Amino acid sequence: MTHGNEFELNRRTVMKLGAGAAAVATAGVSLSGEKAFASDPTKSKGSVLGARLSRAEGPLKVTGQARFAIEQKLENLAYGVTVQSTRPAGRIVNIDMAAAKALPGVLDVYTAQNSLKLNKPTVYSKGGGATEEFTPIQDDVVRFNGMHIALVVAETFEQATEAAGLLKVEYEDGDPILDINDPKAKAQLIDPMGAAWGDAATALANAEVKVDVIYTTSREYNVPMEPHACIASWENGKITVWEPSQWVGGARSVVSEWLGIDIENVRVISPYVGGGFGSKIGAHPHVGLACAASRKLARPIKVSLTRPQTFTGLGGRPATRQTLSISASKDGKISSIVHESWNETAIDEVHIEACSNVTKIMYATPNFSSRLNVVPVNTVQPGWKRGPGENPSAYALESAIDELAYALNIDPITLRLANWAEVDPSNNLPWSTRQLREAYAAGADAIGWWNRNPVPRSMREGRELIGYGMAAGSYPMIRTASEAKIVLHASGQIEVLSAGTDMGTGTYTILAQTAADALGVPVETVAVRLGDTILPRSALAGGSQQANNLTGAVDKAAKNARDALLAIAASDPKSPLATAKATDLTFENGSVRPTRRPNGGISIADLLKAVGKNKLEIEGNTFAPGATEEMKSGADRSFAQLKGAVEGGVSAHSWCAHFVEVRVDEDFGTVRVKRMVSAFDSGRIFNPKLAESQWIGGMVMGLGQALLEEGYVDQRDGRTVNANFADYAVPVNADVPDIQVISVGVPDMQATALGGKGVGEIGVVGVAPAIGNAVFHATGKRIRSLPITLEKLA
Ligand code: MCN
Ligand code: MOS
Repeated sequence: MTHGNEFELNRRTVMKLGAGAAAVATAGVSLSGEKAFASDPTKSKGSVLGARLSRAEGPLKVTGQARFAIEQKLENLAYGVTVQSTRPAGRIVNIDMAAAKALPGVLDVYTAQNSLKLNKPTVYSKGGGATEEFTPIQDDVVRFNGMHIALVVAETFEQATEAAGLLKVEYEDGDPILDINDPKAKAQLIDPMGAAWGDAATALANAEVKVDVIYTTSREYNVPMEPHACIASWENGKITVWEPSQWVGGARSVVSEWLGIDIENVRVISPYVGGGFGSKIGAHPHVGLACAASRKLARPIKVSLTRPQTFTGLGGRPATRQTLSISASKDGKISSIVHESWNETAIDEVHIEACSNVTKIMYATPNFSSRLNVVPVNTVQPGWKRGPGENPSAYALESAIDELAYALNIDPITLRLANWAEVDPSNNLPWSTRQLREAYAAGADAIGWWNRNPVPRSMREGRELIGYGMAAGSYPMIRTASEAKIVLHASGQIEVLSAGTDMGTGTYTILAQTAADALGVPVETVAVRLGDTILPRSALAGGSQQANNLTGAVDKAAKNARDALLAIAASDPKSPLATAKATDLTFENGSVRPTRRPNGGISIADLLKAVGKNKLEIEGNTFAPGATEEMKSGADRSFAQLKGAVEGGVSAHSWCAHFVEVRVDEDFGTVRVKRMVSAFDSGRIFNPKLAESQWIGGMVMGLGQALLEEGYVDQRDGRTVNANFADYAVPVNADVPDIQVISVGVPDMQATALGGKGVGEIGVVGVAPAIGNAVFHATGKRIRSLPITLEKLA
């Protein structure tokens, strides 16, 4: 291609693409998070919520005082070790347990032969809280290599591990379907999930210019630092489970179903989670084994999956294949998008990777069609990994848009702006907010986009080819009404209580900020308790919704607390302000005072002491008035009350634009990411330090997906070959470049109670295509399968 000048021209056309684009192109946007808060309509002060505070629980973690699930010290604890199948399909004929049982310390060995009963739990798609239906050791069927086929319980972990190695398993081999590329694999169309408008097939056939491409992504794993492990303790008909969980309410309902006991008799505790990235939304089958064994032996049991076992004890992101066709006129107007996707799923369960989620909303197109398929194979049921659906969707779409930009000789940002969707094209609803043009402008400015020579393979430094690439993405604003409680103590301490979890995201910190802000007290006086089903019910920390769900509920509780304090001050005879009417009192800066006497206030603590109360407990929730008890418990243990992006007549999403610079060593084919700059619209930001950390974390995960992460399946026996951190490579510090993140969001009061949008997942969406596009720019080679390894570039 020989078209440096066209790109220069295109750069100028960006300025002409309508008022919004022009404003962006000249604004040199560098909105910091702080500036966005200053204009927040909900805040009188806004100094606490929105502040750049460090994580409240950070010191506990770095000094080892924070106790994670399996660090609980329980008396009489026994250890369970699972044994996993070494064949991919077929039947277990016999498991010889004699040698294992004879070892000292072994308490029992459980297999399908002597069955530890577990009922099938209800999966979320059928109204329950489970992410998989599979219950281990209930039958002799081998579904995949790495499936739990036995649990050995002993006095010590070492005894259980040794005994586990002594089981002799006799298999009758079946005929496995190993992976998505297996010729025996049969796709199943998931019909109702498709979208269509216009006549995409005809538009495609008549296209002036089109791209018609196939993209694939590999199996990926969530690999949080804390492996999946739990302690279950059965006592007098009740069970307590310490389980690292993104959703204690869901885990609780699943445990009650597994054991067939009343949900009231189940408590799940999860104050700290060492990362989950989607893999700890559901309690996985090993938790069921721990619970059932604890009931059987009447002892607390710890079951920790080893790192290798986490690769098959639960599933990560499935491998995907996507075909994408985009047609456009020569001047760059998209006329049709046709998208079809296939993802692996378990042989007898359905996991859908919703690969059209970004495709169907990103660009204005008169004709569209998308279809989703699953491909059952002998694998553990795949699961959610950060940005499920949106992540592979953006990979295909944003790579194809780059290909179209080159086919048309139009700059990729120009092309995106030329096809700007004024409304959500999938339903014609207005966006709640969409600061995506601002994101393009800010990111392009920060990386020096317009200084690149757009010609592929045109930029180099010594042996290194230099490439610049960009891509955009979206993540829906999912919402579920939630509850919270605030306890005001006469000591001056304030507690915020919620069953929600903090897996490193910052929930502890932002809820303290929310309460402190609404009550006008120093944030240090607020303590937050999380992650326990005895606390006020919360929907999952998944789908990037928890921050907004819970800040909304805590803010409501704080406002209720203010009203309650005003009422007490005016009505309790022992209150020093009892002579006043509640309407003549004001709550400000943590005190109640007569509205006309700025200095005559009494603090919350002094008021409680004066009226003889030790503490005052106040609840708040974001349910619509009249919500039934059933709705509230549905919200906490199922997806029954979960609302997606479309709500209240608007379509609400977070948006991002990523810009990367890569260096490709021409001799070795190695790709290094040199710089990443991303601009995000996540609405109002509750804590910029934490949100930035979330975005950066997502970007690093995207880098891993683009260049490193790939689960290998042994074609002889379906084994996950690289089920460890040595062979399943994730980015280490040396891989991680200079990263800059920019917030371009504005408070979105149509999206959520306090104007925020999701932060946790948007960081990863669109990173891989930005890197792939940069690799193309550097080398002129379009690699359409992830990860982009040197063999593919060679
Ligand atoms: N935040 C903010 N302003 C907003 C929204 C969020 O400042 N408007 C910040 C807060 O610090 C908040 C955090 O971002 O705690 C994440 O908020 P949110 O986007 O609501 O996400 P959730 O609380 O629901 O957390 C789940 C989300 C998901 S779905 C995955 S996957 C993911 C992620 O969070 N997994 C993570 N980030 C993770 N971060 C860590 N350290 N570990 C994981 O496993
Ligand atoms: Mo996130 S994958 O929704 O836990």
